[in-house]
Amino acid sequence: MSTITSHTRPTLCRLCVAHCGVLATVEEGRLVKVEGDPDNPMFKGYSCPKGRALPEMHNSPHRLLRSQKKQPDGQHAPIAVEQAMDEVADKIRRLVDEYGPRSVAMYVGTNALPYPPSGGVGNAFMRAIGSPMFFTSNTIDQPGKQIAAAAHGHWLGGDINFEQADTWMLVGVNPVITKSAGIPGQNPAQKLKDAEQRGMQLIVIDPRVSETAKRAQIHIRPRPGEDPTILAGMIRIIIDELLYDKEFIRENVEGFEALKAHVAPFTPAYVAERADIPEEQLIEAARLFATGGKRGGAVNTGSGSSFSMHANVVEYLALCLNTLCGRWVRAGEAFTHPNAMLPAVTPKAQAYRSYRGWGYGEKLRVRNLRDAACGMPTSALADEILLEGEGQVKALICVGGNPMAAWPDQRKTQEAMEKLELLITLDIEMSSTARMADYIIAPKMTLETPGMSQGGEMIKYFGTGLGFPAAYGQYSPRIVETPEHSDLIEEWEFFHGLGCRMDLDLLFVVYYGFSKFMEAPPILINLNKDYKPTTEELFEKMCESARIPFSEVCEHPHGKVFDVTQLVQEKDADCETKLQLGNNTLLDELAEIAASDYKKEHNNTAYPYRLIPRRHNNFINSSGRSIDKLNGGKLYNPAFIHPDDMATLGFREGDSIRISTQHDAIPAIVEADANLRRGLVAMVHAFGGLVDEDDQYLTQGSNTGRLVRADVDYDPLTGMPRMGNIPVNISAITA
Ligand SMILES: Nc1nc2c(c(=O)[nH]1)N[C@H]1C(S)=C(S)[C@@H](COP(=O)(O)OP(=O)(O)OC[C@H]3O[C@@H](n4cnc5c(=O)[nH]c(N)nc54)[C@H](O)[C@@H]3O)O[C@H]1N2
Ligand SMILES: Nc1nc2c(c(=O)[nH]1)N[C@H]1C(S)=C(S)[C@@H](COP(=O)(O)OP(=O)(O)OC[C@H]3O[C@@H](n4cnc5c(=O)[nH]c(N)nc54)[C@H](O)[C@@H]3O)O[C@H]1N2
Ligand code: SF4
Ligand SMILES: [Mo]
Repeated sequence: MSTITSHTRPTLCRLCVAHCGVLATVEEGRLVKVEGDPDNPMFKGYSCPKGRALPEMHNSPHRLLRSQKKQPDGQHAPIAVEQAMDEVADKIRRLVDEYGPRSVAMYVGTNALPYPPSGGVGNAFMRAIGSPMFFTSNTIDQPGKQIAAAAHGHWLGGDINFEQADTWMLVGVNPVITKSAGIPGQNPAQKLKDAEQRGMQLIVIDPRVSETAKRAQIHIRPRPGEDPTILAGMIRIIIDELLYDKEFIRENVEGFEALKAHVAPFTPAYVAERADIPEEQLIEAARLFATGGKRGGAVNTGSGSSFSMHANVVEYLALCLNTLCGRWVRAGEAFTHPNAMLPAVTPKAQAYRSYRGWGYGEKLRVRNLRDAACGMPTSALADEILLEGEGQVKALICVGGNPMAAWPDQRKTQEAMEKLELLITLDIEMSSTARMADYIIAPKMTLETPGMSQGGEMIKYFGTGLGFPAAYGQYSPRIVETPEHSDLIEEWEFFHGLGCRMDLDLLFVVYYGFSKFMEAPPILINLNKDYKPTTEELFEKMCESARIPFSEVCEHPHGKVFDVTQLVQEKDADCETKLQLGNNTLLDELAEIAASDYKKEHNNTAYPYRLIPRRHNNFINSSGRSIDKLNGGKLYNPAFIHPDDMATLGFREGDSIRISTQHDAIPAIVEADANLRRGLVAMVHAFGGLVDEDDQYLTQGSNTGRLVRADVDYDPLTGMPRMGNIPVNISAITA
C-alpha cells in the first residue's frame, strides 16, 4: 500500500445514517480538516459539527492506539492484537466447550454503522459458533417499527416523497438535529426551508419546541406518552368525517372495521383531556393531514414516541394513518428510494402481506421474551448474564456499543458486566464499558478504512421516512494511514481472526433480513482460513448484485446521483395481498390503553415530573463527549427544566439537583429551557461514568439509564422498557 501523505480528497462521513459527502485534508500523514463537499451532488457542501470534528476524533489523545488487556490488579496494559486474538479465541472455545454456545453473546451498537461488514461478520461469527445470542441497539431504540411493519405489511411502491409533499407529520422525532426519520438527512434544515417555500404544512407532535417543532405550522405539545391516544384520535376523526381514501382502502386494505371499532373510544374531547392539548388543534391537525394539498404527506415517528411505552401501537397507528389516507406511491408515480449499491427492485403498487413479527425464535430465560422481527431484546441481556443456570451468558463481545452508557438499568448492567467471565469490547477509547472489559480491541477509525454508502441505503428497510431519496452511491478509499506505532484492526478482521484460530467458516450474509425485498438472492461470503479478502475486495463482493456496478460507483469519488427514474408499476393482475389495519395483538393493546386509569398515572404526586429524552447536536449518544471541540468544555448533560417549574421548585440555573424514581436516583445540574412543556425534565442520555462515580457528575455527567428499569414497565414483544416519560421527583442537593 502506498503511503498517503498530503492531499484533499472527497470521502464520506459515516458517523450517522446521513452519510454526508465531505472533503478530507491530510497533511504529512495526519488528518487535519474535514468539511462539506460542495461537489457532492446529494449533499452539496452540507456537513455537521460531528463530521467536521473527524480530525480531532482521529487524533484524539483519548484514542486507543493499541488493544488493552486487564491485568490481575485491574489496570489495563497494551497487548498486541494478534496475541489478544489468540487469547480471546482460546477463552471462547473453552466457554463454548464447557457451557455451550449460548454462553457467548454479542452486542452490536451504533458504531458498527460506519463499517459496512462489521455487524454482519460479527453475526456470522455467532452463527459459526452456534450461538443465538446476537443483540443490537435496535431493541433499545425503535423496535416497534419492525413489529408494526410485520403486523401491517409493506407497500411495494414505497414511501411518498417529502420533497413533493404538501403536508407532513412528525411524531417524537427531531430530524433537524438527528438526521433520522422524516426529513431526508441531506441538510434537513434546508430541506425544511425549501418545503416551507413550497407551502408545505408541517405538523409536529412533541412536548418540547424542538428545532423541528419550531418550524411547524401545527405543533401539538402534549403530555409525553400520549402518542397512541393522539394518533387514535386523529384516525377516529378521519374515519368519522369520511376523509380517508375510500378507493385505496377498498383495493388494498383489510381490517378497516376492526380499526374503526378500536379507535371509537378516542373522541376528540377525550383525547384533548387525556393528552392535555386543545381539542380544536387535534381536529385541525387530523383534517390537515387527511386533506392537505393535492399529494398530501406522510407521518413518521422517532425515538421520543418509542421510549414512552406502547411503541408498537404508536408505530402501527402511524402506518395505519398513512394507509388510511393512501399515502404510498401509486402506479405511474416515481419510486422515491431506488437502489444504487443494493440490488434493483421492481416497485409495484401493491401490498407485501403482513407476516409473523414475534412469538418465534430463541427464548430468553426472563420475562417470556423472545427473538422478534426487531431482533433479540437487548433489555434482557443483563438478566441473561446474571441469571444462573443452564444457558447463562458468560462472555460478551461488544462492537461499537457502550452498554454502561446506553443500556437500560445501569446498576443492573454494571452488576452483569462484573459477573461476566469474559468481556470484550471493540472501541476507540476507554468508554465506561471498556473500563470494565477484559480486552479492549482498538479498531481503525472511519477515514483509515474504505467507506461506502450501502448502509445508508439499507436503512430504509428499517421503517418509513428513512434512506436516500434517490439512487445515490459513494465509495471512498482509505484517506489517511493509521498513526505511527499503532496496532489497529478493523472490526470484521477481528472476527475473521477469531474464526481462523477456531477453524470456523464465517458465512457473511449481506443484507441479511432484508432479502425479502430484493429480487437478487442474498450474497453469501464465506470467510475462513483460506479466504481473507482485503476490505476493498469485501466491499466489491458486498456489491456484487448492486444495481449500479461497484466499479461504476468508484468512478465518482464525489458521489453520484444515478439516473434511475423508476416508475411504480401497476399491481400484478392476480395480486390479492392487502395491508392489514386490524392486527389483533396491537389493537388489543390499544383497547388496554383506552381502558387504563390514565388519571392515576398523570396525578402521581410522589413522582410528579416526567423525564424525557432529547439529543445533543454535537454527540451521537456517548460518542464525541471526550472531544474538546465538540463538548466546548461542558462535560455534563444538564437537566433542562421550564423556568416556571424552576421558580416553583426554587431552583436557579446551575443548581445541583437529585432526580429520583421509585428505584434509583442521579444527580444533575439545572438548566432553564422555556421550550419545554411544564412538568418535564429533558436530558441527553449516554453520559455519566460507572455507578459509584455519581459524585463526578460535573465532569462526567449523569446516566439517565440508571432511572430506567428493564423489568418493571416493558413491552412484552420487544422487551423495550420505559425509557422516556419516566415519573421522577426532583429535589435540591445541598452542599
Ligand atoms: N436512557 C436512555 N437510553 C438510551 C437512549 C436514550 O435516549 N435514553 N437511546 C437508545 C438508543 S436510540 C441507542 S441507538 C442506544 C445506543 O447504544 P450504544 O450504541 O451501545 O451506545 P453508544 O454510546 O452509541 O456507543 C458507541 C460506542 O462506540 C464507540 N466508538 C466510537 N467510534 C467507534 C469506532 O469507530 N469503532 C468502534 N468499534 N467503536 C467506536 C464509542 O466510544 C462508544 O463507546 O442507546 C439507547 N439507550
Ligand atoms: N446529533 C445527534 N444525532 C443523532 C444521535 C445523537 O445522539 N445526536 N443519535 C442517533 C440515534 S442512535 C438515533 S436513535 C436518532 C434519534 O433521533 P430522534 O428520534 O430524532 O431523537 P431526539 O432528538 O431525541 O428526538 C426525540 C424527540 O421526541 C420528543 N419526545 C420525548 N418524549 C416524547 C413523547 O412521549 N412523545 C412525543 N411525541 N415526543 C417525545 C423529544 O422532546 C425530542 O424532541 O438520532 C440519531 N442521530
Ligand atoms: S450529519 Fe451525520 S454523516 Fe453528516 S457530517 Fe454529521 S455526523 Fe457525519
Ligand atoms: Mo438509536
